Amino acid sequence: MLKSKTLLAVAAASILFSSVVAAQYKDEYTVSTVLPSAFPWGQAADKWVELVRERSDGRINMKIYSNSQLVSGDQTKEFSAMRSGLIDMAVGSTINWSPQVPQLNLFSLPFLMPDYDAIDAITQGEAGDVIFAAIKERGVTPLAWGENGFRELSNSQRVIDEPADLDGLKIRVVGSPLFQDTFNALGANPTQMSWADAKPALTTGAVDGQENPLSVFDVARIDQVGQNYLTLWHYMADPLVFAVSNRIWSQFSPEDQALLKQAAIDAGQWEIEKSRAELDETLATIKERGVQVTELTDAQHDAFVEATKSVYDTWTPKIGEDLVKMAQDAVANR
Ligand code: X2X
Repeated sequence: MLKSKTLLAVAAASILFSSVVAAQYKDEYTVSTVLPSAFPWGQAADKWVELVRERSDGRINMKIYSNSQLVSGDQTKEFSAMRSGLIDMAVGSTINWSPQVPQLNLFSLPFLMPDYDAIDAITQGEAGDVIFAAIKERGVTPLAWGENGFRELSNSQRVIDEPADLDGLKIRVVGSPLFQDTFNALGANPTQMSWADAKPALTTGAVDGQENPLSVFDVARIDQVGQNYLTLWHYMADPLVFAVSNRIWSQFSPEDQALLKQAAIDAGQWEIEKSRAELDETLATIKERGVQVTELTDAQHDAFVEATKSVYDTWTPKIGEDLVKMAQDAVANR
């Protein structure tokens, strides 16, 4: 008698438990991005959502909120919002999360990564693991890498092919103070503002220039707001990170965690390949629109490298000596 009562209780408890577990899944998860579907960044998020929906037979649904709308346009608050529970998931740029995760400033060190192999050597190697561990420790579970791209410099005033050309130019920069240091080192006058504020500031001439990947320059039609000069200096690239807040992550079953992660890896790989493959065509389009595109000679390139060396002195201790060394070695041995 006692035994069967216990069994009943166990059965009741397990039914209760499984319904509690099932109830923990939300009908829909919020996914934050800065750029919407017209850009590779938004497409990366679209792909992730689509793959997860397909592979879970519609059990896991995610809805994308682009233009940083969940944080009122302030992309530097996206990471904190994931931590506080305001945002469930995101596909975010390393730049925008670097105020909360100092290691992410690694990618913004000027001229650390000369080419795509260098980016991959970092993200796919030991340094990438260290960075993912740092993100996880701060409350967010990173799943996979994507790519915003190499950021090129545009302005409305003149051809820029040496640091002196930047003298006094007002340049809109993104969320990490590292960018202030880089552009100050070049003699420019950097102004930090969100993406939401950038285009209006370019339109009114409140700033003379900006830096963003070619895909962003193209799709956002930055040429139409007077940005007639574009310098291909490849000074840095910002990877994207697919991520889920730790709190939400822990509510998924191990099988669904694996599903979410693999879908993010596949979406990221798809987006990285696609955006790299589209680049030549994007550049041709930009040239056709009459933008004057400047490519640097090796000597001109070296002058920019030299002029921004001080940024390493200030930022290597903040990022971590070991991590910077690890990344530099990965790049050297790529
Ligand atoms: O604000 C930018 O420049 C953008 C869209 O590239 C990022 O969010 C890093």
